Amino acid sequence: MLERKKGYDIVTEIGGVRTVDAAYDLFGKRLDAEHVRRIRKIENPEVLIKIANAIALCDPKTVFVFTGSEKDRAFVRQLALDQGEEKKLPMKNHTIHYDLKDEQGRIIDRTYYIINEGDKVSSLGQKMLRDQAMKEVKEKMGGIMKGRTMLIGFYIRGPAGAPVSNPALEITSSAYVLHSANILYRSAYDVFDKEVEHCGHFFANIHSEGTNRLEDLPNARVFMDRSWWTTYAMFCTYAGNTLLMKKGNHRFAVDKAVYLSNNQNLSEHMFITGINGPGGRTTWCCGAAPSGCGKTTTAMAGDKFVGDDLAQMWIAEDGAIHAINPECGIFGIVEDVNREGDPHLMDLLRKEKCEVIWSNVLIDEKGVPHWTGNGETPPAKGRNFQGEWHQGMVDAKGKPVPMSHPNSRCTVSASALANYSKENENPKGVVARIFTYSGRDSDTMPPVWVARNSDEGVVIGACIVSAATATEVGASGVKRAPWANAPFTPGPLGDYMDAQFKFYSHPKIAKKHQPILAGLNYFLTHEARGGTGKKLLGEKKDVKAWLAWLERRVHGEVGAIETPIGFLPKYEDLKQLFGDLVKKDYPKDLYDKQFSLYVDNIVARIDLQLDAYGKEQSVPPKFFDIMKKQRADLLKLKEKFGAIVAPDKLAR
Ligand code: OXD
Ligand code: MN
Repeated sequence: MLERKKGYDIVTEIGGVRTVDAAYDLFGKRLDAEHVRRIRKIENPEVLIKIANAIALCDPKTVFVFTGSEKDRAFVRQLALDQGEEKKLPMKNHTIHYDLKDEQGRIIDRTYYIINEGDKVSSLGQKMLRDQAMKEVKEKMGGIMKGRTMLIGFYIRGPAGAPVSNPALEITSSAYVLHSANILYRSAYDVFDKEVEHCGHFFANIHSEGTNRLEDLPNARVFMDRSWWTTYAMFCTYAGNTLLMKKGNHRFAVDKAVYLSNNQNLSEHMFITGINGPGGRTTWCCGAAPSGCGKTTTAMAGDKFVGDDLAQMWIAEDGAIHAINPECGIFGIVEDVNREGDPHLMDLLRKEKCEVIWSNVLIDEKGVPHWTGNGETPPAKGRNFQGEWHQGMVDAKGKPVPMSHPNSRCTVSASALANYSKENENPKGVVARIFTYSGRDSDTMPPVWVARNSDEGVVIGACIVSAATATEVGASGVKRAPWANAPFTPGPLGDYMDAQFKFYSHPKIAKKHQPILAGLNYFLTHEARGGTGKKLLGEKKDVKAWLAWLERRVHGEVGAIETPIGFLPKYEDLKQLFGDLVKKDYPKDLYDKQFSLYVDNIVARIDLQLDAYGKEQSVPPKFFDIMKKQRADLLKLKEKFGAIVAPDKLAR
């Protein structure tokens, strides 16, 4: 259940502006004539009232209404430099931004859903009652922009006119945040009213970095009001905490899909990419992976890039699943981005091609950015996320300080990529036929396997496990990462799972558009398969072969080996695809290592999931039935063939 507009809207309650007249009155007092003129082009009363209240709450010195014009874009870029949030680098249109050394990821311990009494939220999220949240917003954000400029941007998350696009406001005192928004989202000042009318709502985001000192970080908060689709962020700068049009609004889009779409929408933490197949066809694939697990790389391995982070899907009248990317840029992790695995992205980073905002990487004495895993010679010294850096540097505890933070990023426009597809601008989206789920799993699942039906596919997504990554401050160990979307799923996971079961088995999906759902895992190590060392069994570029096999599979052009966990590829098909597409040999013993079922590991993984979901509310019984059946069938296999079952044993 999700009740919209329940309780009071916190910013309105604090700001006290409740009518359009009162909003105009405030604009007249707080904005100069030019910006009054700009704001008057917006007519939607709710939008005007929200903006007026944000001004009343934050009390900025000046207000800048961003129209999306080239002149305004230049103003924002210059302001980011003038405010010291970014610095120019020698390469044209490249800048560097640093977040505080202790705010290099999402501050999950200071992130809350604002709820009403009795509302249920995901067991993986934190909640705060409305009254308490109002107190904190008032205390921490009251007058936070004194002496500063408030920037107000109007955007649309997705191509204008798409049935699942959402208009969103970004209100911030950080020019870096608005500069990032201008690269990552479509500016929509001219069509904002129309889009709000068409959707019947808008998302709003209010942020200020405040004084932005290390000592303020304990006061940092990220609040998301599920009822009023408004976010508040304060005393932080990292885009994952501040540019809440991204993951803050993604959470609202998840709520909208799960509770308000009649099981006909999903909002996923997925890339969208097109894979070219025989005869000139393109098959579209959406894939989920937890932050920092190779999602951007997989997206880039496709031939036609639409997006690397978010996908919003709907079942259209033609009986197909259509998908759009709410974004038009990449806020990508740069660690391990290199020529071999990511040539297109490397072109943008190393050539004068487009605007790039670097964050938290090392800048050498010549102003050149460097990052771990780029495949280049590292410099002896430079400046990075924690200050001066030199080779061999250790922190106070004697731990090596890496050259760049593992969550260092680049912000670039997707349209600059050589494999960019203009389909990203199509309000009809792309027809998605392949859905993948992956995590950082060093010892259990094979590189690729396909669910036998959509219900088993939903279970693959539910069971992602992954080593923690640097995207969350303080996270460590191996974690469950359901659908790679759990950090962004506001409601109980059982509700989300139910929505997934109903979506993928929806009677509206036509037979000819049936998708396949699959697992992917690039992280199997030698030591997990009888060898030694943590080195990976595969290479980054192998992704092309796994994706191509899925592409052939959805068109019924390759056979498969049926196992209790789903279908596995046949050796001959992979060998062919490796030769044709990856241009390398694919030895049979590597195939055996990668695709043998390590029954005890898989059973342990199932037990972990049965145990964890057993503690969740409202998990559909179907989930437990599928898992228990897989478990029993795996144990039967073990009895017959032993604990390691080579795929050939199961081939018919
Ligand atoms: C991201 C994340 O930045 O998921 O995309 O953390
Ligand atoms: Mn992400």
